Amino acid sequence: MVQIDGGAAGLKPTRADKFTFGLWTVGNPGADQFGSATRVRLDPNDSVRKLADLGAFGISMHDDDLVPPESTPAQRDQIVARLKKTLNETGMVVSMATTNLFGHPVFKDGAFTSNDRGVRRYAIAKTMRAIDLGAELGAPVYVFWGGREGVEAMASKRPADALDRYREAMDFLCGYVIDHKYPMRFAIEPKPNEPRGDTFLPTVGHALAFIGTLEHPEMVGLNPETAHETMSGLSFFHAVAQTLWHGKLFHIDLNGQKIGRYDQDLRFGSEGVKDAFFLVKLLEESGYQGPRHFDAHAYRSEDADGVWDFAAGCMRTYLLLREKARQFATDADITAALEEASVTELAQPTVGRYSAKAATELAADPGDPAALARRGYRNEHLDQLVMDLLLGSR
Ligand code: GLT
Ligand code: MN
Ligand code: MN
Repeated sequence: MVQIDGGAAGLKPTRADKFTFGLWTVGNPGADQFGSATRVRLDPNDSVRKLADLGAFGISMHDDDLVPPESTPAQRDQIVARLKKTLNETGMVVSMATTNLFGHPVFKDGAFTSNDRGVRRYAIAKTMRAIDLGAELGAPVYVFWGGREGVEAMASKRPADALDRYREAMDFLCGYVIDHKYPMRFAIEPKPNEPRGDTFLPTVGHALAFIGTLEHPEMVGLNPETAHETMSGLSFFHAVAQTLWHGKLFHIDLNGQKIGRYDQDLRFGSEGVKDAFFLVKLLEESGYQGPRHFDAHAYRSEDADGVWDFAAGCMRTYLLLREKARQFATDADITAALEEASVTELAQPTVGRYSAKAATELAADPGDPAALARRGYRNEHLDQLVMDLLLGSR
């Protein structure tokens, strides 16, 4: 048996693994739609210390997670100074910052896409303040999760107007960052629904298309989340793969989720182990340099100790799967099965660039579909090898 502390080489998280957690994740007090909190709220400084002990690299946060909204400027500065001291002492970093544009009743009709222009202006002003805070703490990535940007009543908003206002807000805030010379990029986090009935920019695909319409598309990428794509019945692995293909994986929210449920935000890898495996393999092989950020929380049944079991578990599962990904790459049977499935052949160009000559040649010799259809791809064999690997028999 491998023990959680110590144990097998490579299974103890280190700073180099770049594991990060939202302050709101380990700080989640366990309240849900049907019941109140089951744990006390944590002091962010205690969370930083505990996460540092467990081997994490840093934290992320909303403006309001750190600085309670009712704070005076002097209190704000004191809170920030205290966190900076804790970060210094622990060697932890703030790897991402974001704005809470969903909690306060003012955002009940949306933030950047509220029908009320006053609310929209307030949302942008709050975000500017929060960006200043993120910049002060050295956050290189700023996330936009449009939790309230959506509708229940379909007649209540014209989607094209809402997208215009969303874009206006993003363009304005890009301008703000450029003007202040902050070394910061933006990452949009899509989600299909919850808390709204329908959310604008519901999936990775929608958000990628939206980014192409912005004034500074190079400054804006994505922060895809396991739970959010999986809720829609989509493959998170494919969503992240395409995000990488577009050069837009600026950040990532890792957790666990069952298809068809509410946003569960479960411990990373605790559901969909095979999906989690291919995701880790993808991230590790892609050259992605950003944090492995967990946006999840402990079960409501847990006490304070359970929260740290949860945090350690996220990192441990990631490392176990990373180990499996290494094994996958060196397993001779798997390599042979990949060959039989012609996996590398897909990397070869099909016809190359168009030319009249190439088209004529292709038309003259298009191949024999009956002959081409005869082969098998041995995907059953390949997938079973993956199962054997994951279940520990290889
Ligand atoms: C909220 C949401 C998350 C987002 C956070 C950033 S807040 O917890 O469920 O998916 O990443 O705003
Ligand atoms: Mn998230
Ligand atoms: Mn979520």
